[in-house]
Amino acid sequence: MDWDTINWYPGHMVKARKMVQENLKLVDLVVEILDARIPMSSRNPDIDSILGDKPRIMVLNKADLSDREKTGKWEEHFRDKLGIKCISIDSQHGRGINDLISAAQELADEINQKLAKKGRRPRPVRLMMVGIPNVGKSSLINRLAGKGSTRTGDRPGVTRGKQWIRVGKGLEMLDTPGILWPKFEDPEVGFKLAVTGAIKDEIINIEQVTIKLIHLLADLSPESLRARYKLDSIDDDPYETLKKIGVKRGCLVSGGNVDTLKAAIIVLNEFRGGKTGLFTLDELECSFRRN
Ligand SMILES: Nc1nc2c(ncn2[C@@H]2O[C@H](COP(=O)(O)OP(=O)(O)OP(=O)(O)O)[C@@H](O)[C@H]2O)c(=O)[nH]1
Ligand SMILES: [Mg+2]
Repeated sequence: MDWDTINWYPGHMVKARKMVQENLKLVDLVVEILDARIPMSSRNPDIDSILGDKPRIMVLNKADLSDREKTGKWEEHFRDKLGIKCISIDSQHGRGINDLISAAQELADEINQKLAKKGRRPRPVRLMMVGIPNVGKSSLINRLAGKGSTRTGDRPGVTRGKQWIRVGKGLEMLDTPGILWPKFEDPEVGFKLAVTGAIKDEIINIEQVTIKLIHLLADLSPESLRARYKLDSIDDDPYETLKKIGVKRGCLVSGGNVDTLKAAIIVLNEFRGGKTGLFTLDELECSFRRN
């Protein structure tokens, strides 16, 4: 797939990035939300310069879908390399949420103790959520503030404008639209963002992306692929595997040919839902290129 010819960085993302920059001075803490399945590829390469020295917590969200052991290692990596607190969270079921609340609470107490020393009254602490599209920024806010506080959806680009949400008396959170960056220096990053659902399906070649995914899974865990689709063996050619999956799932068109697009949509959605297994697609050893 030619990542140079698709437009995943539309005008509204330029606006969203500006919004994050403009609101930075209004918040006490930024929560940088990453996708636990791709902790490196879901990191905006400009984020450190955008956020400057603003206090920050990193969240590896969708940890229910990633390889638990690798997620633990990524957590350690960010904590040790960047010196930033990193918490893995499953916003769908609430795992890890209390750790985030405690961390935010700690900061709130610090800020209010300083205010009290100056004889000023306590004030709510403001958090801003930032991250790529569809990573779960709004879901995380809903977990903290109560369901329905902000709109969520299983596609990128759900949150558009900015929205403040209050959690009790002590906390205010700013939901922001997802942001990608103008250029992927590595096409693998584009692929991983597409596979995990950060780039709109309408602008990617689903079949090509899925063939690459099958290739990757055949390498990472052929047994998971074999078991999920009840295949006798895994072909060297991922396209052949896709066709076999299509047959197994009844994706046929007249003449007995396989509807490979239909089969690809099934494989991609099942991967995204964690049905094929729990995978972390970024390897820690590759992280020397960034961070
Ligand atoms: N399995 C799983 N799904 C999650 C988790 N967090 C969010 N989701 C799902 O991911 C999808 C996107 O969630 P949102 O909260 O809308 O994501 P967002 O980052 O606000 O997305 P935009 O506003 O489009 O940038 C939804 O279908 C959520 O249910 C998680 O921790 N685990
Ligand atoms: Mg949102």
